[in-house]
Order: sequence, then structure tokens, then C-alpha cells
Amino acid sequence: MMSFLRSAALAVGTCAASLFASAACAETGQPSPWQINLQGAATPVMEQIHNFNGLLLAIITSIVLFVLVLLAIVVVRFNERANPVPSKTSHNTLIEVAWTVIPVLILVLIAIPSFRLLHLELNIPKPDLTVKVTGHQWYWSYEYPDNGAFGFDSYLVAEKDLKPGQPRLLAVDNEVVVPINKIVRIQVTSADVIHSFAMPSFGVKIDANPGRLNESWFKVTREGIYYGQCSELCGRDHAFMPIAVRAVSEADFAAWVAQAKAKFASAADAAGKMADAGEAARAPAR
Ligand SMILES: [Cu+2]
Repeated sequence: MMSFLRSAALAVGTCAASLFASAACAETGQPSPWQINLQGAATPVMEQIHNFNGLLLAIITSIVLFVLVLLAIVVVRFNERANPVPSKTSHNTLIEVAWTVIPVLILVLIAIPSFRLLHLELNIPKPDLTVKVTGHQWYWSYEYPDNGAFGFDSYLVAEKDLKPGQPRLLAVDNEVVVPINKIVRIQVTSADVIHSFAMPSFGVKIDANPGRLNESWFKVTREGIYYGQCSELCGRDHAFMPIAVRAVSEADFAAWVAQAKAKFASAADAAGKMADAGEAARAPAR
């Protein structure tokens, strides 16, 4: 019993300590109960976002504490009782220079890693594969142009159909599969209104605009399933078009491509035949 209490206390303590230090209390790939930090990082970009977030948190916390201490000093030392006759000082060149220069230095300190991070996000390295992502009201479709040009739609799994382990409102019928440690370039567009392809654990959020191809990239470093959601209010079922990306080994990816090609090619054929049949039925008799 004691050892159980001790390990429980240790777990709570570790979690509380890490709340302000890292994302140890936040799950990777999907949100978790009582999460207050960013989701865990699955890509180098997201790791850098975590570092930047930590740096900003440290800077903000020190500024807040510093101002709090100054306010406390003013309240205690310069109230009417403690300091009945105030000085008439109105200028102090040294302090005025300091309160201008120090904030400038702090902003430069923030700007350098900020621009470095933007550069990392926006300069797409040479891709190992491309996935084309199209937003629809209200589902996503994906194409693999350099793996046989197959494509498929990806719909939310309804709550009643969820299998054990599938998260509610995040699981989909057809997951995007990518190999780990490969540069995946995503080209994002929309077939109707503006959507936004957002994967918190990848550090990716990019708008899907009709008539426009936006690009981003990620390199997943660990196998697993990662979830995201449309992050642009796009209509009635905006909340029901999740994204699920499964990162697998290169061999597993090749195997998936082989079976996906067969599965989705026949699905596309069937859809094509149905469309043809529909066309023929609608065509006027000659
Ligand atoms: Cu949407």
C-alpha cells in the first residue's frame, strides 16, 4: 500500500514538475485529459516549436516576476506612511536608456530563434515522397502521385462503429500512411471552401484553399498513429473531418502501398464505372 502511495505521489509530482518544463503530461499524436501543454513532438519541427515555446515561457515568467518584485517594492517603500515626503525626481538617464535597450535586446533574443524556426518550417527539404491532400465538406482525400497515383477518401468513424483503441471523433476509415524518417511533402488544396490541415504533433497547420496548392512538410521520427483536425471553420460538419496519419517502417510502407494500390484502384474503377453508367443513363437516347 505504502509503495503504491509512494509511486502515485511520485507520478503526480513528476507530472506537476514537468507541466511547466515539457510536454510530458501531454500525449503525442492526440489530446489527453487535463492536457495543458502542446502535444508531444513527433517531428524535428515540432521539437523546435517545443523549445521555442519553453524559451518564451521562461522569458515571460522572468518578466512577470521582475515586474511583480518592482511593484512590491513600490507598495512597501513608497506608500504615504513609509515615505511621507516624496522626492521630486523626474528624470534618470541611466534608467531611461536601460528600459529602452533591455526590451530591445529581449526582442532580438526572441526574434533569432523565431526566424530560424520559420525558415525550418517554410523551406521544404528535398522530399522523399509527396502526398496530395484535398479538403472537402466534410472529409479529406489523399493522393500518392509518386507511388502509383492512387488516391482515397478518408471519413470519420462514427461513434457506434469505433473499434477498441480508436479515439472518438478522431479515428478515420482510411488512414494516411507514411514511412518514418522520410521527408514527406504535403500539397494541400480544397475542392469547395477553405479548410485547414492541422497536425499538432507534427507542427503542421496549413490552409487548404480552393484553386491553390499550399505546401508543407514533415518527417515523422517515431512509428505510431497521429491525429489532427480541420482547423478552419468550414461549415456544418467542420468538427467531423479528422486527420489520421500512421507512420510505419519503410518495409511496412512498401507493403501498404502495394495493397493500397490494388484496393483503391479497384474502388476508383468501380466509381468510374458507376459514373459512366450514370452518364449513360442520363444521356439522351439517340
Ligand atoms: Cu474543414
